[in-house]
Amino acid sequence: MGMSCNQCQESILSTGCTARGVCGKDEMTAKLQDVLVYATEGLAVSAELLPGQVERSVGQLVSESLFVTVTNTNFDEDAIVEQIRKTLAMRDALNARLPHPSTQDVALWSGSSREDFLLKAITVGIESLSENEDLRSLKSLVLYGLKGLAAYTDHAAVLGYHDDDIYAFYVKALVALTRDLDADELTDLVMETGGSAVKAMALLDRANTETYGNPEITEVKTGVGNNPGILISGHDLRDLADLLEQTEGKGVDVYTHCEMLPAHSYPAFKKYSHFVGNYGGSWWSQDKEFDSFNGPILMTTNCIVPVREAYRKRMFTTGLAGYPGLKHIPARAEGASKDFSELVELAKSCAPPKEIENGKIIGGFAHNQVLALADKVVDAVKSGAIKRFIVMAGCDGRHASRHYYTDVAAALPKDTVILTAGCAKYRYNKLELGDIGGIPRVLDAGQCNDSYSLAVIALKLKDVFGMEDINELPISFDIAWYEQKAVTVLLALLFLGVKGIRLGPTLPEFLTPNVVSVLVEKFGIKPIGKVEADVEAMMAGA
Ligand code: SF4
Ligand code: SF3
Repeated sequence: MGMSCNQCQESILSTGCTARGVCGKDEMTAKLQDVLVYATEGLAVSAELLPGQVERSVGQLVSESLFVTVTNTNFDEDAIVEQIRKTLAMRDALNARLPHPSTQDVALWSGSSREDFLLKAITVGIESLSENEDLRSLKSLVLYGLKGLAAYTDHAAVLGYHDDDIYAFYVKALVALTRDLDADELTDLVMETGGSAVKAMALLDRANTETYGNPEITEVKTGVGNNPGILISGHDLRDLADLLEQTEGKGVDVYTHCEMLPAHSYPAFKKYSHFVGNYGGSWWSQDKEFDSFNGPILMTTNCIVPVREAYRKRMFTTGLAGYPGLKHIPARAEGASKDFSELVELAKSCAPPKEIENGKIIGGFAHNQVLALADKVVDAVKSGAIKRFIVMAGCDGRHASRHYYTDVAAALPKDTVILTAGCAKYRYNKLELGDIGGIPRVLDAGQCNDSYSLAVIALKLKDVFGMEDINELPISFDIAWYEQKAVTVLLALLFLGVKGIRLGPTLPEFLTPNVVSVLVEKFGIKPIGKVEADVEAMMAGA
């Protein structure tokens, strides 16, 4: 069989991960994820042949299946096999309704029987996308963009929000990945993925803000109280809503970890007095922080790192997250809440969290809040008090090279404002960077999907200043990537016409030199360099 995975920034250089992932994913899990992607392509082939609009149930299942394969989301073989079964069952149900069920495509990509499917499926993987390495690279860019997109449409679906055009695009793009397309056709597909990424982030923004209110400026404590606590991580706000409701009045506090931090800024969650603060930093520090937290931990999505014995018995997954040996909290029944009573009971028997810091983080600068301050921001730009905005959104990761982002934040002149979203913020959100006339120098819009807010803010500033092009603004992009949601955010920015993005800490391993050349030529993408040189170049608009 053999494993071959190159989808994240920590992929082993030049070969990808071939024996065991740096993330901890083993060969069998990697292979099953490839089979799931293959099965999802087969489902798309059948869905495309069915006359009429792509059915919502198909779009939702495609979202779930692709999300399961996002880095650090699900390491549980049984859960992935179950997802493959569901996908094949839906494919078979669609095939049974096809006007011409013997269509060659269906036979080729779905297999005429489960045995045929399995025989074919164990040979698939990224290598099978194309024999030509440049075409394979472009197809990988589309596939990884779709995976990130899937995470966002799944979060929106959990809150009852759907966009049937995005679901139709999944089918179109997955079918395209099974075909022989030329470089121009694939480049168009890359851009279309970026267009769908903008739509998906807008959809999720609407889902979150219509359900939980518009984020407001909020100070979040990083210290701890005297009650036992439950720590919630990942990106799923509905899980947090259920947990807060079920812990109210129980003598158990709730803390956020990593990408759940921005939840403190939503009015619907701010009302809970037992929602006390944020514990620790970004995902990769969990192996230490989950230990000292002392209480139950709930992973609602990525990023999970290999689980240590010290906290294994206190750690739970839910939704599409999974890890072998951890208790999984089942899906909610229609109209009901998830049942987190086991975590609440366990928390009562645990010691309170051990304090590891005692400060505060300011957040809540999503588009609505920033636009409410627009006059102040515009005046500061006009008066020269703010010289430049630096967008430093994206992902964090374990490598020491990411200290670059801390150093850039510290080295930027005092008349610059950093716009951030995603877990990349943990590289500088606890630095004392001050403010400009009351506007904090780090404006945190929220989770990685809230990069949408940063785009809305930039487009609004462009209009206010009467500019034709977003690139005329005094704004630079210094983006950090790790997993596939950051690929999606990057494609969204390219679709919106943003040029000259710095991308780090390394360019994606799955991009060939020829594809990189196209990105450089068309969009001015560049790798990060030395801190001082990059700061100087950004301040000069380069
Ligand atoms: Fe390697 Fe990243 Fe794939 Fe994990 S997700 S196996 S670290 S490339
Ligand atoms: Fe972070 Fe995993 Fe990407 Fe949502 S939590 S941004 S890496």
